[in-house]
Amino acid sequence: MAEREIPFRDRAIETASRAEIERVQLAGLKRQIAQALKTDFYRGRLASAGISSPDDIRTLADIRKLPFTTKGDLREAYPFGLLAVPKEEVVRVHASSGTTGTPTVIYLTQRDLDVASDTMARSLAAAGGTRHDVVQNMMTYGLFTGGLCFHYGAELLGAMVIPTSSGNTLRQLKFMKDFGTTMIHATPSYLLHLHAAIEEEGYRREDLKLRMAITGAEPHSEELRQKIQDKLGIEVYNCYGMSELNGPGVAFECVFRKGMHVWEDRYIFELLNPETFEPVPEGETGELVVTILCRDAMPLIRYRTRDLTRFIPEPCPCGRTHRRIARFTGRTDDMLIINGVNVFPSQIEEVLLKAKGVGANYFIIVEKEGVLDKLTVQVEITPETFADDARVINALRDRLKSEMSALITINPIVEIKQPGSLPVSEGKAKRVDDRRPKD
Ligand code: DLL
Repeated sequence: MAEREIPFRDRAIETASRAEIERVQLAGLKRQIAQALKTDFYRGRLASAGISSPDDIRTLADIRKLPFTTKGDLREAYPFGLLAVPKEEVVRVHASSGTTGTPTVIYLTQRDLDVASDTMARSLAAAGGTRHDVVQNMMTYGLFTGGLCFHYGAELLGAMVIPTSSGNTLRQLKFMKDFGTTMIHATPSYLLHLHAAIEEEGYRREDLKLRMAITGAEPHSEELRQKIQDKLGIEVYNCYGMSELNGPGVAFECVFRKGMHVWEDRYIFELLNPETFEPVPEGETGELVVTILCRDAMPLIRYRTRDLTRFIPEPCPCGRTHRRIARFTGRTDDMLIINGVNVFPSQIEEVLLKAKGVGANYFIIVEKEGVLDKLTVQVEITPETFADDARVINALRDRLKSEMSALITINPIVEIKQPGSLPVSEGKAKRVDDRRPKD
């Protein structure tokens, strides 16, 4: 590694002194407050916190006075409560799962998109990506940010981007071979699936020019990264992001691959104790709370990501001064990530509560089938429905399945259960059994 040249997209800002980063952060925070005060959503909240002008923010420590924002708040503000610019200036909308049927949306102006793409391009450059790369993006295109937001960043880097989107593994392999793909972007579980297909289809390593993969969108361990690296014979880089924060590239590994740098000129990152909301001591685990510093259309202040991580206190040998975070160790809510798709048990419950003939009890099982995740929803039906014709029961199962897939965008297996057959929990109902191995 010592011999390797360390790549930068913008060396000045990536290696800026702490004082310079903090100067940029303070200016960015004031700017975001000015934007937030233009929205119906934040105006009242900021007033209650004693903030009626950007000048009420004097130092970075004043961020502690600001209110938090949650996924639930975004649902309340749906669709346009957080809009800080005239609607005509919005050029793109993305969305992710909400805790119920209302999705969490973000909107971006052209400038917002340019900044988000530049952050993504900076991340790719930090990992050694260049304009000579052929990048195959195997993340879903559409509302999910892993498709388009990554795509625009890779294009800005100057790479040749192939938007194959997710699935269709045989075509992925054909394109990888025929176009000499050097970098792929996929979830860790899909990378394993791809490896199995490479073997099955009899591709030889020398048929492929693949040298690296960017992976993220779901938790994975260091052991899993090693396994993928060994199997595919490539370097695998961890990438963190979320729709609400403009998608992938919020935190990214440099060529040393020892934790992800967070881009502190574009966001303020706090790690807080999720019960007291006090900052955790350096090096200890807390909930990541993020304030966006450069988004005009939709400001976001102290957004509770629910993701748990810690700062890595030691400086990185790459010379970047932007801090690093460790792999995520969990979440402070019950969100499941199934093949990279976020699913809340409350979304499943919402479908069941609306359906006729369904009883009071249900159970969600998530397990591995090969390298992919499988979701099963066991549903108790009412005694009347149970006594009905098999055709009625089958129709109910099909309807539940299609309503759930419409809401959560993945296909669950729905198992109909006899009334009283599912375990009744005492106290707080335990409705989810995540049987996936922890790595
Ligand atoms: O997953 C954005 C993304 C796309 C990130 C492609 C990386 C690569 P959401 O669908 O909104 O956005 O899901 C965000 O996924 O709060 C984490 O819980 C989880 N997550 C994302 N990246 C990682 C990662 C995209 N590298 C939620 N490790 C986040 C662990 C991750 N969890």
